[in-house]
Amino acid sequence: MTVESAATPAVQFAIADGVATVTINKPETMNALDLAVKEGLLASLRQVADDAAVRCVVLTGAGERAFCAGQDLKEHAALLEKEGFTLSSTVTEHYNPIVELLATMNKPVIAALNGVAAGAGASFALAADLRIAADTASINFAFAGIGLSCDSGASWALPRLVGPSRAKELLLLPRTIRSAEALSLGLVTEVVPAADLASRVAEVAGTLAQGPTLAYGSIRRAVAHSSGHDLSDSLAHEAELMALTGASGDHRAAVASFLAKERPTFNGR
Ligand code: T3D
Repeated sequence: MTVESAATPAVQFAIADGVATVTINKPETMNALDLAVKEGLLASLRQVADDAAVRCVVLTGAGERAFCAGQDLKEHAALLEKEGFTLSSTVTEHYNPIVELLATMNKPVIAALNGVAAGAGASFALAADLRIAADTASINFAFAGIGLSCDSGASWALPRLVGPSRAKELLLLPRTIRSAEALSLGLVTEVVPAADLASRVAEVAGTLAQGPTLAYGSIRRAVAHSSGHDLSDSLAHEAELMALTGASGDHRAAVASFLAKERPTFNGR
């Protein structure tokens, strides 16, 4: 079944066979994040996170040029002229909840990098579990280029992916990292020819949407938890999540399937 988006035209989503594809739909501005995009993205992600029928989320951008160029700097320039304007409001109102949803919803998230991901757009991609990139895509941690620190979890995710030393290099000296280098740095998980991006993402998303969603959500939580805790705390947290998933119907059915030498069918619960 396919459900078309009720979201704003700036952000669209479609749900089919357990996969929600959320598309930033402003190719004419490199899918930059203006207010309509940020609000549409937040609303769409809240909706797909809460929808039990959605078992995998794909975030992508419309067109071939950009996944997302970060904050819309034309809108931003106009706001900077306004008296009393502070950056912190959109960071806390939009960027932070968007990233928290991407990183913590109880289902896997794929970033399908169809083009350049810059600034907060790059951070959004890092919040996903898998980053599948077109060979024409690239990443640019552009923040310092416009005199900003970094946001949307770049300081959290980037050192964890590439180590603190390389993370600081990429943030202090922003440049466009093409997909082949991004793969070798561990910034993306897979690179495919641009013409194959949609089909490869559909294949991986389809596999995840048929999988043990409760276990996937728990794996996300376990990995995030362990990066901020010591071994004993991480073992205790793992034990809680093993108890949760061990009591699931998916676990029982999959063990029975294994012993019967059959392929398991997962309901996600
Ligand atoms: O309060 C707050 O909002 C704080 C939050 C900040 C979060 C952030 O995301 S800060 C970072 C903002 N993003 C950037 O600084 C990225 C700026 N863009 C670039 O560095 C480059 O454009 C790219 C690396 C993304 C792509 O380079 P390239 O060579 O492929 O394209 P280009 O020629 O630079 O840009 C093409 C067009 O897109 C150009 O417009 P034009 O000349 O054709 O009319 C350019 O101005 C426009 N564009 C690119 N990025 C943005 C943008 N327009 C508005 N906002 C953008 N972010």
